[in-house]
Amino acid sequence: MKIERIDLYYLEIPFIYLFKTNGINIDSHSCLIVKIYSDGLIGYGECPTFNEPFYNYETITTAHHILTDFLIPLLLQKNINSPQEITQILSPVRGHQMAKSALDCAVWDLFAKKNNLPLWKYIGGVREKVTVGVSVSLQSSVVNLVERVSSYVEEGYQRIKLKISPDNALSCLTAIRESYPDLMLMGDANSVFSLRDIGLFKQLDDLNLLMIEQPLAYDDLLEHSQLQSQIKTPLCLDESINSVNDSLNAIALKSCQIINLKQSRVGGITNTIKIHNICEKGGIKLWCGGMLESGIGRAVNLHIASLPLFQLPADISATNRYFKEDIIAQNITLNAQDSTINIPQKAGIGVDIDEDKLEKFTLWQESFMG
Ligand code: OSB
Ligand code: MG
Repeated sequence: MKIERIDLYYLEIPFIYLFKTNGINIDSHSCLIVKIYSDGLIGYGECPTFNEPFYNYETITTAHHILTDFLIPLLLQKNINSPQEITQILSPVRGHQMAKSALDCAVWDLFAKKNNLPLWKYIGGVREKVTVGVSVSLQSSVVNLVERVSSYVEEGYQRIKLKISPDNALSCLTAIRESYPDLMLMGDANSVFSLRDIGLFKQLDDLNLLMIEQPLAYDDLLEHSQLQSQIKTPLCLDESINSVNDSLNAIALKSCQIINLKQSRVGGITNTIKIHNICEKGGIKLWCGGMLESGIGRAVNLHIASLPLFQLPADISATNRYFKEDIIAQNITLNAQDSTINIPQKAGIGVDIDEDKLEKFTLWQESFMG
């Protein structure tokens, strides 16, 4: 199919409440949405990067620059025979995986629509609903945290992820473990620990955590491997895995037992499938992470999480955990009895865009015809 036209939107969608993690404070979801037109169909993709380079180096401004000056010109008016060609076509640009992922996902959406299959079936997924959990924003006190976690558990979420730092990890995780002895509980450090915290990690080993996510530096694999060899709790990598090669290196170095796979962070769906298959061979567990995406990005994440190895609960929550109003017509809802979310069953990403909401949250829009 020929890539006839690409529309790019910059959106800001207000969150229900401020999302705080170590170093990141955001009160609205900023993102770029792409629409790709081909053969009478439209494919959608989302670049969920933040306004500031505090999670990875990309920002809305860098993604806009890379998309408009390099990536979109590489793709426009090209004839594409399979969605796997996109990573190759975009490969002259190094890095900038989130910018690339928006185009990659939109082309996968187009091909799934053309084949009249929901994306999960088109990529070889094996389940129609995904087990999910909540990533809880940092709270101002342990009392507030226990209250917030209780409300999520009451809603039906069976896995809770706390944002942790050397200051709060023991008190927060212990408080939740005491209230919920059997809850699937984990901590995400966003790189604020160091190997000097080894004594603390050994104390955390007693809390029966599902995993600790990204404790050490965002660009480190070696020290994660040294840490993993000294503690029982499985380590999970997030920020350190940005490519197929990163995952090969992490497996070779034994830097983690688990990978939090965000399709946007690794450049889209083709690389996600490659990493999935590498992890299957390497004995690494997988789950689907999130970037607080709009309904478009979260729909893609749901489809991805249908792949066989995505067996641990995903960071994909219901619409009402993030937004009062979203840009898709369908609300994403939690099945409270088993902490799952149904994967959309219509062709492609399987959700309809609410054009009024898209317009409402759009700050600017551009079209490219080649
Ligand atoms: O580290 O996984 C993270 C959100 C923004 C940036 C980084 C992270 C997160 C989350 C939220 O933990 C996951 C979600 O609900 O989308
Ligand atoms: Mg993380």
